[in-house]
Amino acid sequence: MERTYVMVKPDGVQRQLVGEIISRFERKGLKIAGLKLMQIPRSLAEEHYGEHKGKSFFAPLVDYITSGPVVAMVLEGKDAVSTAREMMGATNPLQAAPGTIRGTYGMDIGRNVIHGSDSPASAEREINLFFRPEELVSYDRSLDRWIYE
Ligand code: DAT
Ligand code: MG
Repeated sequence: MERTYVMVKPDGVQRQLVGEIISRFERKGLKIAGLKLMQIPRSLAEEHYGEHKGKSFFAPLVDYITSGPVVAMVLEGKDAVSTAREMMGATNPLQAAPGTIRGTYGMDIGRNVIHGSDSPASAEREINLFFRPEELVSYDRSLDRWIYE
């Protein structure tokens, strides 16, 4: 099973959407392998968003992601990376399909509520940035046979 890194951004935490968002992933069938509330240090934010360094929105993006606590999680399941991305919707909430997380809860690209890894390679990198190995838990769910055939 694949793992992905997902994070409720500071606006999602402030707007009390944490439970709602986690609930969507749980109901989908994705399994929580790691979960924590944290305040991201500036250096970690800059590393996490390293691919965007030099772009005009980099500084505001780092300011935003460090502006309050986030909820960091690792989700596990079949095609977890693309499944979580589909559930989040497009980067710009006004272009995100209705019913997706960003499409349902967002208005501005700079307040788009949630992050999700964009590839298995990014997922591995981001999971290692945000979680120590001992913070990730492998366990069985008795209902897995009702989720996967
Ligand atoms: P995503 O978060 O969908 O993977 P991304 O990796 O291209 O999107 O960008 C990371 C974040 O940076 C994104 O969630 C919001 C912000 N961002 C991206 N493009 C932007 C833009 N053109 N103007 C302002 N913020 C932007
Ligand atoms: Mg991205």
